[in-house]
Amino acid sequence: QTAQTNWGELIRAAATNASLKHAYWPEIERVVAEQIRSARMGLGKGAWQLFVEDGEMKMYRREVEEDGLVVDPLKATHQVKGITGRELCHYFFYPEYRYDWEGTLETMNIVDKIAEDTILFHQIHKRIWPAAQRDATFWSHLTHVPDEENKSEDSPHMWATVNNSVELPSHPPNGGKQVRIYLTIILMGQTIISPAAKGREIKRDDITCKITYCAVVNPGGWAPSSVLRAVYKREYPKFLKRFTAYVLEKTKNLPIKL
Ligand code: 6CM
Repeated sequence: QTAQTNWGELIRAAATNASLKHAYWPEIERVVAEQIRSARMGLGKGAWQLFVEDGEMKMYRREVEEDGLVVDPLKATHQVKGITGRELCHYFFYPEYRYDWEGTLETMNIVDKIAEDTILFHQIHKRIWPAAQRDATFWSHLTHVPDEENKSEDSPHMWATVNNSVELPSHPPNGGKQVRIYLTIILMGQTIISPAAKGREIKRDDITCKITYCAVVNPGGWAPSSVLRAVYKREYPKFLKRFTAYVLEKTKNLPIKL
């Protein structure tokens, strides 16, 4: 059934009017739908290699190079008890929390708040020796597919944030002293409610968030492959552990937002 799901239609239904009216919308809809489809696809027969396993967290990558640059696609899955997909994507999307959990960040600027669910960012990331410092310009879109009745693994319900690079005339690449990186990232969360909670009030113990995180980052300019792969191997698990721990901490005493 999921194969037939018209994600474009579902994403449109969730979007604010301000997002729908924006010139970026067709691209946002296309990229978000494509990211959701591939995030839900599982690992299939592709050459995914498991490179990190830590409890429920599993990270896979495919080794890919373009013009001599490492652009290894990453796919990670995780399960965290006590938070919802909505909460997960809330803390990932809204800029006021970013410095709390984003360890690779030097500065984050909001270039334009297009809508409540779409924001344009310029970020400068920490320099990693011996490569030059990197920056990125991207739109970020928060979406969801509701399904209050049937929060099971097969139902299409989910929350997602997608970040995708975009050229901004106000921030040309190499306008500063950084090398521009290009990224496409999705963080998706599905809330699974334990059947034991049926007919009573749901507690945090009854919910599990099934997380999928996929990233493709093109470093944009020279960076030694071995260093880059070592950086990713260290930074991606660090990010997902730190970020989910952060969401758990922020929400533990708050009412559950399904
Ligand atoms: O998805 C993550 N963060 C989002 C919010 O900041 C956003 C950011 C993506 C940027 C990811 C790239 C950071 C790596 C910078 C260094 C690049 C190469 C240097 C050369 C080294 C030899 O989507 C979490 C991102 C977790 C990053 C591992």
